[in-house]
Amino acid sequence: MTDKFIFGRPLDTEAVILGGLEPADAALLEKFFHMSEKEIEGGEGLLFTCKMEREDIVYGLGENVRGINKRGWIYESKCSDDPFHREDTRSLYGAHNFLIVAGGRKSFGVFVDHPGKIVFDVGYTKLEELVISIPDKNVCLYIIEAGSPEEIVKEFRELVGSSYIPPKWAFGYGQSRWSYMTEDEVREVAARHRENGIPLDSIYLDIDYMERYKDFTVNEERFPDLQGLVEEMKAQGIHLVPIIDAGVKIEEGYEVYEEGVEKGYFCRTQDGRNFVAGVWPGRVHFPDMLKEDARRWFGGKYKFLLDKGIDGFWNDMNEPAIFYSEERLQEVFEEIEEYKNKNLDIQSFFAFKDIVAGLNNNENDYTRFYHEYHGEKIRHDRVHNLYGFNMTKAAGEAFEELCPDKRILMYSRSSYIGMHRYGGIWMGDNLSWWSHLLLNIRMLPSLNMCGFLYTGADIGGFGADTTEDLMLRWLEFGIFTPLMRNHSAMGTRRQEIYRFENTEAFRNIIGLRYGFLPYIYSEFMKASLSDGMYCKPLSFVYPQDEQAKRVEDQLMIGESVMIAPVYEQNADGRYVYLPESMKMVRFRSLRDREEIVLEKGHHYIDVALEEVVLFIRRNHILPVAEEGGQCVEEVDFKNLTLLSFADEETQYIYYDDDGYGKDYKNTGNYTVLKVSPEK
Ligand code: MIG
Repeated sequence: MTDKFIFGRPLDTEAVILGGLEPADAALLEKFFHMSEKEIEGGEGLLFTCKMEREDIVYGLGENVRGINKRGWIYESKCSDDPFHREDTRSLYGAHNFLIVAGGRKSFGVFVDHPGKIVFDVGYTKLEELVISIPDKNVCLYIIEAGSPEEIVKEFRELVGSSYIPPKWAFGYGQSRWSYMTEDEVREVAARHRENGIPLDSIYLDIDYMERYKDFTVNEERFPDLQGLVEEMKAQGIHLVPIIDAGVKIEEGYEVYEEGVEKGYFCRTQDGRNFVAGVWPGRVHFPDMLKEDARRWFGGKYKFLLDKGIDGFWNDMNEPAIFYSEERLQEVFEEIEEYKNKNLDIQSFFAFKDIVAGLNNNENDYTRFYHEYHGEKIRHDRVHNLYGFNMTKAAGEAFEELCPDKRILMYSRSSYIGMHRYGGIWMGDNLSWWSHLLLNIRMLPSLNMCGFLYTGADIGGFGADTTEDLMLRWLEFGIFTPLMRNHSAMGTRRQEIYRFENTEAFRNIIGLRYGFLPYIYSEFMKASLSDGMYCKPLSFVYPQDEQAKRVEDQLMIGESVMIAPVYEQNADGRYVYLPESMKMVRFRSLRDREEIVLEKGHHYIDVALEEVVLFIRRNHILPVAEEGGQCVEEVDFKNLTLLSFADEETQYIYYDDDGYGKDYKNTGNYTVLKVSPEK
């Protein structure tokens, strides 16, 4: 059961699409939260306080640092570009305001549908108190009571609509790097994968394909024939996926800029000038993605690339990230001037240093521009978390119009719940740190709860230099994430896998992904079509098992498989908890594998650097392709080997389709696979 509580006059974020919900009596809320009005950040605000029991677990909050259980930290919903995030970071790229308090006494879900800043203090100030504070009095809150956490998730997802489905090829391996400068460099990436027999389905084009970082342009010198390149790559089974940035470069003669100015499609300052910010191209304007006609216009621009045969995109910098605002930059020059004749001592030195260091993503800049949302003029900070959502919606709606029968790959950096209907997300800029591999593992189920099923992190790490062993371990986990992309930043150690020595191990591990694809795709589609989760915490599947509830580094992937990734350097294995007897399968490659049945309980499992280990649940089936292939097109989704752990007649409902169209509901997409008992 879902109850809706309305305070003041909240903005419609368009996150919730289920109609017909009447507001509940505010008194009902008392069962879950004590509400109070309070001054927050110098303005009127609302505070929702809830006492937690010692054994309660708090799930959710999507893209955030720390554990699957979010207790013990304070998180802020405020989409932020933070490429150096650490354990004490409070906000990342997305704002996902859904959480579940699962506990002894009661379990319930809460979705705070509010597009501005929200603080979730989950036992940070007081160990056993959950406090949600919102510096605004116009808020919409949903409380969901539905039994188990899994049922709460399902009911929540029915509220916000079904998750985006990418084309099948987007489940293949993708190679990306910021700094593929020319057509030849792209050709080389493709060739080196093919030469080495490493499967590959996509190569990403980062900002360097554009002309001076201008959206919807191609650098003619370095990419003289993009359309030709797209065709050439497609003939090898490889899709090119260009990036699109939020800011539109200010440049005379640049069509997108001129049109936007002429039609009034950009965000404006208080006094009506087009707001100027500095990002990649230097000075830019931000399209007002929240304004319907501007959004339609921006979406329509993707046609430029669709017409060249492109069928996938990634939307970047749409928090929106701001290096500096024109106004702030001027202020900084003046402030620095004052330090010229000062003796820089301990106080003034750091103050001086922070002036420039604090230029980018400065909170104050988000109060300097306005949107026109549903006909109302609204200051950006009040709707900050909707920008990335609406940029991706712009694209999603355009694709619906331009190619209604075809799936287009789309994922975004910034997001808000509701955007999951239009695209996936990648987990933003991470680092080549072992702790970020672990973070990737823990974020996956949290994002799934919030509807973001098509997701994954930059495998190997974006910033900092990776190592061969980190690459191997990260891929061994990455083969289970729906989005599987190796991406790295310009200037860091190159991490295309043919750069490392152990090509065979890499080939085998990525080969496993292609072998597992029938299962991964089937489970992803079933989850998406039923508002379920592709990846779950163990506790969702074994709710009675007290030990399973506390497991933070193992995951359920689909209905049949549990994984326990190795995420520590120099480890030769790890402890694994089995909530029931399972069959462990150790793979060195698709064909080279061994199986052993293990009892419920704790085990130390050896996992060599070149191995993938997974666990099949009792009376479950893992269908794998007999042939992997070099790209998704080559994978045989029909002739399957059924790996299983069956002591009775066992079934698996297998979903498959053509991977391009949208005839998801066709009953012909489902087949029942059967296995007889092993003894
Ligand atoms: O500020 O386009 O998250 O994936 O490679 C950097 C360059 C801008 C940030 C993205 C990253 C991408 C990079 N972009």
